[in-house]
Amino acid sequence: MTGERSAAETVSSHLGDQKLVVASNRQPYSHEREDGDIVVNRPAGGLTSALDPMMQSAGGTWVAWGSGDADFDVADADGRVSVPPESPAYEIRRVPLSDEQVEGYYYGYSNQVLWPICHIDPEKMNAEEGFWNHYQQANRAFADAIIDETDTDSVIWFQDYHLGLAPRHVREERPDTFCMQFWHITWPSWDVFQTCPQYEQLLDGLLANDLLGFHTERYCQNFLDCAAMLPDIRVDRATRSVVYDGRRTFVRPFPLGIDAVEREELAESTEATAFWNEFREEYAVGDTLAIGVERLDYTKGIPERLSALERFWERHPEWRGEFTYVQKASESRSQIGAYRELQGHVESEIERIDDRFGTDDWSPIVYLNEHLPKEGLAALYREADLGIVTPRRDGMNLVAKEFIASQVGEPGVLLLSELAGANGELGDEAVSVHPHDTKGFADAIEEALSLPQADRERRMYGLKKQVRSNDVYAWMNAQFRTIEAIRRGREIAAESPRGR
Ligand code: GDG
Repeated sequence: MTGERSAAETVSSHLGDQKLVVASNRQPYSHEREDGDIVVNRPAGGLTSALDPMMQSAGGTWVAWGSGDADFDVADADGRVSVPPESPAYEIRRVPLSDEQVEGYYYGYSNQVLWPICHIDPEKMNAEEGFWNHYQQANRAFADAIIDETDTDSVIWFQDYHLGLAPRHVREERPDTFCMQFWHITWPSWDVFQTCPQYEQLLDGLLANDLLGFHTERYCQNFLDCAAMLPDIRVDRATRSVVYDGRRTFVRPFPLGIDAVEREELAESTEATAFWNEFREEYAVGDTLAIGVERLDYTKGIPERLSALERFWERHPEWRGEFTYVQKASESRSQIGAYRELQGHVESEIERIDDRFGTDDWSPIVYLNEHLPKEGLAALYREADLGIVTPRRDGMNLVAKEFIASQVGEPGVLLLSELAGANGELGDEAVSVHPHDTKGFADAIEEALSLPQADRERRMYGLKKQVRSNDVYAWMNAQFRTIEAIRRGREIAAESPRGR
C-alpha cells in the first residue's frame, strides 16, 4: 500500500460514518470547451492534488467555485458532478459566480485586502467598498451550497482566506456540524490586522469554526492576540482556544508538507532527464546552477533576490561564466496593478543584469515564464546546486520542500528566508538569509556555493528527513486526529456532572 493511499484511508477511519465536505475557492477538476469538445482539466495546484486522493477514499462533497466554461453543462441543476470522471468516488458541488463577483471577491477583497494585510504589507491594501460586498455575497453563496450538502453530523473543512465568513453562515444553520478551517497564509500581529476595516466581521466568521489551523505556532499566537481584542471573548492561552458566542474554537499549528515520495519519483523519472537534456541544449547555462520557482507575487522577494545576485557577480567575477540562476516565474493575478508592475520590473531587471554580465556562451539568469510539467520542475530542482527561496513573507512555502525532496543526486544547498514559515522546520540545515540584506544575501550565496561536500550531505540528510516525515499526509492526519480529540473532550465534559 502506498503512503498516499494508507494516509487517505486513515482520514476515512477518523471520519467513521460522518460525511466530509471540503470547501475551497479552486476545484480539483474543471470542465472546459476545447475545439467544440468538453475536456476535463485537473488544475495542477499542490493542495487540490493532495486532497483529491483523500476525497476519493473518504467520499463526500467538495464545494468550490465553478470556474470552467463548461462546468455547468456537465453538472446537475444544483451544480453537482461526480469525479474523477473515469471512476466516480465523490462529488463536486460547483458554486456559480459571475465575472463581476469573481473580480470583487477574488481579485478584489481576497487578493487586494486580505493578501497584503496578512503578508504585513498594508500599504498595498485597496479597500474598495464593492470588494467587501462581493466577498460577503460569495461567502454567502459558498455557505448556501455547503448547507445544502451537509448533514447534522458532517465534518466541514474550509480552506484558506477566501472563505473567512462562510463558517459563521454555516454554523447558524447547522449548529451540530464540526467546522474546521486551514488558513494557508501568514496571520499578522494585531497592529497589522487592525488595519483591515472589516477585522471584526472576519474574526467573527472564523470563530464559528471548532478548529482553526495555521502553519506555525507564531501565526496561532498572532491570531489569539487578535481575537483577544474582540468584546465578550475569552482567550484561554493554556489550551490555545477562544470562547466566543457560546462556543470554543481551538487554534493549532499544522505545518503543511508535500508528497515527498511523489517528488522523489518525479526527480528520478526518465521524463525529468529528457527535460534536463533539452534544457541544457537550449540555454547557455554554467556548470553551477541555482533555481527559484514562484508565482510573480510581491511577497516572494524576486527583485530583492536579483539585487543580491547582481552584487554577487559584481564582487565575485570568478563565478561569471560558471554560475547561472534560473528563475521559473508564473504570471499571477495580472488583473491587479501591483502584480503587473512587478512583472514588468522583474523582466526588465533580468534583461539588464543579463546585458551587464552575460557573454555569447553564458547567461547569468535564465528566465522561464511558461508553466512547466512537474517532471520539468523536478529536473531543475534535481540539477540545482542551490535552491533559492527568499520571500519577503510566506505562510509556509512548498517550493523549499519540493527542492529538498527532488535532490536525488549530488546534494545541493537550500538558501531560505528567515521570513518564510518553512524556516521554522528547515532553518537549522538551510543557509538562512534576510531578503532585505543585500550584502548578507550575496555573501550567503558565496558561502553556500563553497560549502564542503560533507557539510552539504549532512544538511541535506537532515532536511530530507524532516520533509519526508512531515509530509502532506501527516498534515491531514494531524488535523483529523485533533478533531477526534476535541470531540472526545467534549463528550467527557458533557458526561461529567459539572459538564461545561
Ligand atoms: C500559498 C501560500 C503556502 C510553480 N510553478 C510551477 C508549479 N508551481 C507550483 C510549485 C508549488 C506551488 O506552485 C507554489 O506553492 P507555494 O507554497 O510556494 O506558494 P503559494 O502559491 O503562494 O501558496 C504559501 C501554500 O499556500 C500552501 O499552504 O506554502 O505560503 O502563500 O507547489 O511547485 N508547478 C508546476 N509547474 C510550474 O511551472 N507543475
